[in-house]
Amino acid sequence: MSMLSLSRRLRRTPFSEGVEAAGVKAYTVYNHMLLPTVFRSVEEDYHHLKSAVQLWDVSCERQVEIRGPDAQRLVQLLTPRDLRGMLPGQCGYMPVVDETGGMLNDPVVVKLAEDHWWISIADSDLLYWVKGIANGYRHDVLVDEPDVSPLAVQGPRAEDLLVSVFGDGIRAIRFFRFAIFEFQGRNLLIARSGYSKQGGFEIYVEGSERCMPLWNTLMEAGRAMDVHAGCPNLIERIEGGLLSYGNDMTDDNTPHECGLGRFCNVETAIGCIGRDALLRVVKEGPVRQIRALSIAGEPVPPCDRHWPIRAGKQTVGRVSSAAWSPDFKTNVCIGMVMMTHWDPGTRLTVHTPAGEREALVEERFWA
Ligand code: THG
Repeated sequence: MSMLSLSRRLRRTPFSEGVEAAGVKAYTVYNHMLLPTVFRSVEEDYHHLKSAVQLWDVSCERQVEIRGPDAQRLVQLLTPRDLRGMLPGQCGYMPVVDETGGMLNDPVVVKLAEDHWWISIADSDLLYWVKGIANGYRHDVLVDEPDVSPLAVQGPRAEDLLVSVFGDGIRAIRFFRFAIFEFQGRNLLIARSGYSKQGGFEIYVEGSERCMPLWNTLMEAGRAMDVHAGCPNLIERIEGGLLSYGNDMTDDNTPHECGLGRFCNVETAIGCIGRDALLRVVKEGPVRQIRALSIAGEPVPPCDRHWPIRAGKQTVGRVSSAAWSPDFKTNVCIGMVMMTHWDPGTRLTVHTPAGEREALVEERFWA
């Protein structure tokens, strides 16, 4: 593998200075922006995430901001999840689909006020889809990418770290809710959420100039808690069943194929784009679906292309993410499996670059 050439099109982040000082070893590109993938090693980062607390530069989770009187109407067009009961102060995982029911993104939506929403996007250019719909429907809204950079604080000691900086009010934030805190005389939005199963928070920092001061404050305050720079961890997120858009699913997949049917209310999300297609999917049921799998044997190499899943000579699916799990002592995987072979306990083979391996459909890895 050769190096990536840097340029203005590949955006740095307002935390890059801190990330570099912490010894980042590798990046990926996400929403045209740098996203760290390794600090010490993927395995060391994994053990540390599960035992201490990490600061993650997830600035690449860009916000699509929607402001104006038609904001709620527009957001509800974007998703088959019924948002009518959602109140300001809440966040929600929200599949976004096209007119065929194909996944365009799987963001977290943040409701700041009836007329003010952030859509915290995964890796696809959702801004253009949202602008196109807003203009096509002549909605009275402004749609833009604001100067907002999320910083995730993840791990079992995340709460203690944030309490030490922002006070006991942090403990009162419920899962997928947010509250406003003060930092150096200005407001910060802090939500209990994040792309790990270890618990933690996401701080949505408005204003790039505030990012490094916040980073340095948290690094200083967390010294006794063994705080370290980290990043979304491949092993931990597969164990936790957290999907990665562009890896585990694309616009070829419906939310139901992705196991995201619980975030869809196609009966009541009236008027949402893709509703007719998804009504059909719900009626007939998906014929393939995301599954957790384990692959036997030695650690497998990184999954940078689909690995065929076979039952004898028949191809019955594909693996899209895989990693050796030190805690489960097997290769943990996410794949798409045909309904004929998707029951937990089904024995299959996976064609990996390291050869044919025995695999098992799992119920899940996480508790
Ligand atoms: N946080 C924020 N923005 C994001 C992500 C994030 N944007 C990109 C990407 N991650 C979007 N994808 C996901 C995938 C899973 C979750 C959040 C965003 C997630 N899922 C939990 C789960 O499946 O257990 C909880 C879902 C729920 O119960 O509501 O957290 O991480 N800001």
